[in-house]
Amino acid sequence: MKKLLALVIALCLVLGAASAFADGLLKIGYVQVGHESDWRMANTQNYFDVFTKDAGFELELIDCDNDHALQLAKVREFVQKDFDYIVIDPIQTAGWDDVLKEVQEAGIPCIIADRSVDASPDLYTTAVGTDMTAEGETAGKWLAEYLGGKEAKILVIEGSTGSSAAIGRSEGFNKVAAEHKEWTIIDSQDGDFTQNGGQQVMESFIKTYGEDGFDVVVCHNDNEAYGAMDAMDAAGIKYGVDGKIIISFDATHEGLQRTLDGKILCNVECNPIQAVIVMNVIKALQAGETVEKFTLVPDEGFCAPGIESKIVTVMSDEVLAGRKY
Ligand code: GZL
Repeated sequence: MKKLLALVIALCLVLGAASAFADGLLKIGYVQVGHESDWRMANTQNYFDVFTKDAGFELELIDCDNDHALQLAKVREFVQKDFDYIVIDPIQTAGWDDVLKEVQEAGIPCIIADRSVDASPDLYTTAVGTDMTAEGETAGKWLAEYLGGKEAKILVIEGSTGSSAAIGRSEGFNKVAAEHKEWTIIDSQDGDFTQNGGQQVMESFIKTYGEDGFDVVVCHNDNEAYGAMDAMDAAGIKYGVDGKIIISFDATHEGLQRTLDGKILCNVECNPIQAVIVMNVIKALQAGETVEKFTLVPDEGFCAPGIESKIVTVMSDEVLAGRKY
C-alpha cells in the first residue's frame, strides 16, 4: 500500500512539474503605472508587442491606475503565483523596500522599469530607464540658450507627485534655473501627467497670475502641455514662437507634431519603447549571464523650426517622419 501511495505522489509531482513547463513559456508579471498619458499607452502596447507567446513569454500586465497600494498587492500576487520574472514600473519612488524583500526571498528576479524606486539596488535584480534629471537639465539648458540672458517668469506643471519622473525633471531644471538669477519660478503644481490635469492647473495659474504674470510654462509631459494649450486658448493667450514659451517632455508623435508646428518650443524625449531592452535583460539572466545594475534608455531634445540650437535637434518634417513612436 505504501509503495502504491509513494508511486501516486511521485506521479503527481512529475505531472505537476511537467504542466508548469508544458507550454515552456516564461511567466512575466508587469505591474504598470496606469493609462494616464499617450506615453504610458505606447509603453504598454510595446510590452504586448514584444512579450508574445511566439517569443516564449506569457505576459500578465496589470494597469494599476496610479494606485500604489494596488501595485504592491499585485506584486505579492505574482509572488504567490510563482512568476518567473516580475517587472515593476513604480508609480512613486517610496514604499518599496518590504515588497522587494518578499520578491527576493521568493527567489524571483525583479526588474524596475521606466521610473525608479528609493529602495537599495541590492533589493532588486536590475533597472532599465531614462535619466529624468538629465531630461530636466536639457530643458533648462535649452531655455538658457533661447532666452540669452533675458528675464523670465516661469510656471511649472509637474508630473505626478512622488514619481521619479517629476522629481528628476524638477531637479534637473531647477539645477540650471539656480544658475540664472534673471529667472523666477513663480509656481509649480501637480498636473498628474494628464491633459485634464494640465488644463486645470493652467486655468488656475491664469486666474492667479494673469496673462502678464508669466512668460514660460514647463509641462512635465505632452498631455499636460495639451491641457495648458486648451486653457490658454480659452483665455485668448498666445503661445509658441510669438507667444508664451511652452516646454514639454516625452516627445511623443503628437508632441513633436506640435513642436514642428511651433506651438511647443522645446520637447525633451523620454523613450517609452523599452520592452526589447527588458526582454534582452531577461534572456541574459536566463542564460546565466550577469547584467548591469542599470541599463540607460537614451533620449534627446527637440525644438521648433526657426530656432537655432546647439543643445537640441531642430524639428523638421524629416525628423518627424523618422520617429518610431
Ligand atoms: C517617464 C514616464 C512618465 C511620462 C509620462 O518615464 O514614467 O509617465 O513622462 C507618463 O507621460 O505618464
